[in-house]
Amino acid sequence: MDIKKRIDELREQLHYHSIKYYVYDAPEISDFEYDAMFDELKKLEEAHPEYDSPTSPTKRVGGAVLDKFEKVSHRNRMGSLDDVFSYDAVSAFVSDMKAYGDVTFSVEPKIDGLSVCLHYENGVFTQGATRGDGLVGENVTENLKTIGSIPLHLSKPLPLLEVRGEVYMPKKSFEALNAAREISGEALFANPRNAAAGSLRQLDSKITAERKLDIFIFNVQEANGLSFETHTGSLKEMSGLGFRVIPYIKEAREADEIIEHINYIGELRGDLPFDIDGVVIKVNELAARPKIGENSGRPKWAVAYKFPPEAKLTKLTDITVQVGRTGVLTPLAVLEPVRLAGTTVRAATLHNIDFIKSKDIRIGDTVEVSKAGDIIPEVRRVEFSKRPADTVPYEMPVLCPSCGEPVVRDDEAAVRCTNSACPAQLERNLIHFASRDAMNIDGMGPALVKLFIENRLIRDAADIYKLKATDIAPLERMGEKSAENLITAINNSKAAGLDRLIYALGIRNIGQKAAAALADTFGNIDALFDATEEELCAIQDFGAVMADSVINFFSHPQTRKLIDELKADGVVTEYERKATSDKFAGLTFVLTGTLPTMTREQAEAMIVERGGKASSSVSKNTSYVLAGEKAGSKLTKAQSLGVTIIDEEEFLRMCEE
Ligand code: 0OX
Repeated sequence: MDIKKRIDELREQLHYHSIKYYVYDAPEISDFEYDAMFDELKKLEEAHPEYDSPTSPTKRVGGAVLDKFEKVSHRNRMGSLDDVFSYDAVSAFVSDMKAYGDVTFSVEPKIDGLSVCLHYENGVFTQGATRGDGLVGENVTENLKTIGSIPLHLSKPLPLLEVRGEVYMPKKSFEALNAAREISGEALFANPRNAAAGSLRQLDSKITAERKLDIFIFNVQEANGLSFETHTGSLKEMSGLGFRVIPYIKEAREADEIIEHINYIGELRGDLPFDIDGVVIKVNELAARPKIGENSGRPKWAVAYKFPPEAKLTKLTDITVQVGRTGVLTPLAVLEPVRLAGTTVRAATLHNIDFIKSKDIRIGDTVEVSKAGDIIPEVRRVEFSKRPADTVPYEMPVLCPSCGEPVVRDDEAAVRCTNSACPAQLERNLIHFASRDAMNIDGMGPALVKLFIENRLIRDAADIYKLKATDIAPLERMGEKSAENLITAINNSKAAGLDRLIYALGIRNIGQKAAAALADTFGNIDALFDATEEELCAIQDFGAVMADSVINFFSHPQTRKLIDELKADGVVTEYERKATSDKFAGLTFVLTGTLPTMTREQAEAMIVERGGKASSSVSKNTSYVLAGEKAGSKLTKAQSLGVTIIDEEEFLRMCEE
């Protein structure tokens, strides 16, 4: 079959099915069938770059990494909304608008995400940008392309279309993302909005692609080749073109109908799979809008009714303490169940002992709970008038509730269990160690880790590599075949690589990207034991907190012991670099002395990446000696053999040439 024809056919099919799946939530084929078509297209495109297309569905997986986002001036100003906080203010808005004639209204949820505009030329998605200050935003086109519900081309080739929408992270994706970040010791996002913003502003669009963002379109900014009379009508057209438009939109004429719909949306709120923070009321007749006008970028024909943060009184029946993977003890309030913003709340974070003391929260108190950012339940205050006579101030436990070892108080408010063998920490650490993004031990999920710990087969990560099929096979739900498969997976993971190993160690504040940067900079695990704050802070995107975490982690004698055991077990602790060019092919470099700005590992990495070899001794086969300050005998030997001696400046020039 004609290749071009097949490529076009696959693109068309994938486009059709992704709209069915992402926009209308009504898939017609299985994920498996979709993936098979996607794979076929990817392979054909790789073999035939001459048929490349910017709107191919394969462009959704992310691509090149940017240095920074380009600024873009918006063709149509992206106005912002005035907020109102009461039904009276909604009624006042309705009467103000009626002064402009017989207008009606649209009422729709206000999605809590970040606003973007999408620009289409001749039906093709050409640019997407963040709102910025409403006049100038940032070009995030590549990242937006990873959102499955943004059509890369429209069902009609309109000459020009610009729409506006809200990018958000579904609540479920947010929870999964934070759970994974917690396991890897990365900072958590406070709410789905921050997570969405952080994900859309990634310079590497592959990361955005992993973050499962979505969008609702809520305004047509400009449409050349279409005309509509009302806002609701314009959104219907947009839906027909393949956009996912704002749901639960209603037309209304009077204030009481509007308020009724606000109440309806308010009731739905907790059960919606995305966050909303209010309801937007807009004049529905598009012709009336220019007459009503705007106030420096704030249209006067729309307002946002903001929901009050819901708060309720309930009884705090107990305070329990959780031990996190990093050993921090977090107090949790156990509450008499109460309905808040659509969910039943049974527990609320008390953060740390300082929080408890500052509010004088005691077991037995009646407390007011609300949802901070409307996600995490929080105790706002104590209703002192309802305090029983027998309450006592709360004190944190002095022994870890998980392992019984004494806890220490950091200089921050955190109380921490420092016993690295504490089961609460051990289990989470080992689940993380084996996980897909870390050592990727296929089949070794949370249940097996728990089982092995319970059966005292593993007490640290190195024990994983000492497991034998005969130890595992007799365990519940195992058996010989699965035991052998697991041992194979464990053996395979030894070659996972230094970057994965560093990530797997679960160093606080060190996520995948930072682990890869450490592997790249230091080249082997032993060099990390000697890493200085200065060297660490010199790594791009590293700050003092991350540097301290690394230094602290590698200063523990247990870390030395663990690494030595992992090495003895055959786990790869050297970074295996792959040459990305052949500029230094056939050349051998010897490094001596201290270089002015680079570490030895960095220089070696640059040599290997260019296909050269870094050797430790000078011989007549040495091509160059790269000498820094206090270069010793190697330099003298190089001089006597007539080997070319270069300094860092010259070396960098050779690298860049
Ligand atoms: C939202 C949302 C935001 C846009 C143009 C003037 C009124 N976050 O869901 N803004 C608007 O409308 C603005 N509608 C929305 N639904």
